[in-house]
Amino acid sequence: MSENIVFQRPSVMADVATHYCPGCQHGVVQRLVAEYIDSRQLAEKTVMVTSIGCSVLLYNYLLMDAVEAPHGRAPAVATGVKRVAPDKVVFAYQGDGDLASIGMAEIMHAANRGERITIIFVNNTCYGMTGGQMAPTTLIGQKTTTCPSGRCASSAGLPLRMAEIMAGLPGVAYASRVAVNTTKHIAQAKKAVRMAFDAPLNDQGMGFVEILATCPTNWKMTPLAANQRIADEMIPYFPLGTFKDAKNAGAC
Ligand SMILES: Cc1ncc(C[n+]2csc(CCOP(=O)(O)OP(=O)(O)O)c2C)c(N)n1
Ligand code: SF4
Repeated sequence: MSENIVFQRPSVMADVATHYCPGCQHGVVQRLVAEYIDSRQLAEKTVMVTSIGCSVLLYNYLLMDAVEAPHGRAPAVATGVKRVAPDKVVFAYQGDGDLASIGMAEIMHAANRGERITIIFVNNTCYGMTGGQMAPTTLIGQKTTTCPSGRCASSAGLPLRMAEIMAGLPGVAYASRVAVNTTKHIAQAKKAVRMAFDAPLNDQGMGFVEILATCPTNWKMTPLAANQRIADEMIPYFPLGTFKDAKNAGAC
């Protein structure tokens, strides 16, 4: 009897259990990155920059060279790595508290400079690791430990739509938003991850992909309900789509 393998662990993914909570989608996103690296056989050429947050232990899960950056500084560290080793494929993996709050300056300037790096941005509408504080992406009305009555626009402003902001910066060659709440969306996310890596590899500019993901623990939801929240609450405010694609629009 012959075997037909339809799914297997990417070779750059360590054969270990992750520390993520049940239903957390950091693992799904990291698998998509691993599949891309495998498909292009880039493991030896890649340096990943891990950020502060639940994904901080990424270097335990993906078997590649890594640099750990202080909170928010991943795009600056990635810039340094890419500039001293331009032949390397360099990506930063950041949460929304890390990227859109503490590291807002770093991402803006790295994008504006058009650094040839890839940013994998996981938006779970809160600071996950430290107990679910309000992030710049927290939705209006969403309760967090720092806005227990729900985020209020008059005092906290509206949630930031990072993919659209990034698309407006000239150094960004590719910017999109995807989700990982359905198999169809995961397939789209896989393609977006590839595009976000291809843009700097093709020397077009920065590649940026925002991925809508769950944090069942801090949302105080079951994994299934958290998955449904992406469809019901997140996608209506954070529309999925490609906001910039230099390959289709001409040189960046
Ligand atoms: C310089 C610095 N400031 C603050 C912290 C505390 N801290 C650690 S993780 C974290 C939240 C990260 O949230 P997010 O980026 O949304 O990632 P998630 O945990 O949701 O994946 C914070 C504030 C820190 N470790 N270092
Ligand atoms: S706290 Fe949230 S983001 Fe962190 S591992 Fe748990 S579910 Fe994932």
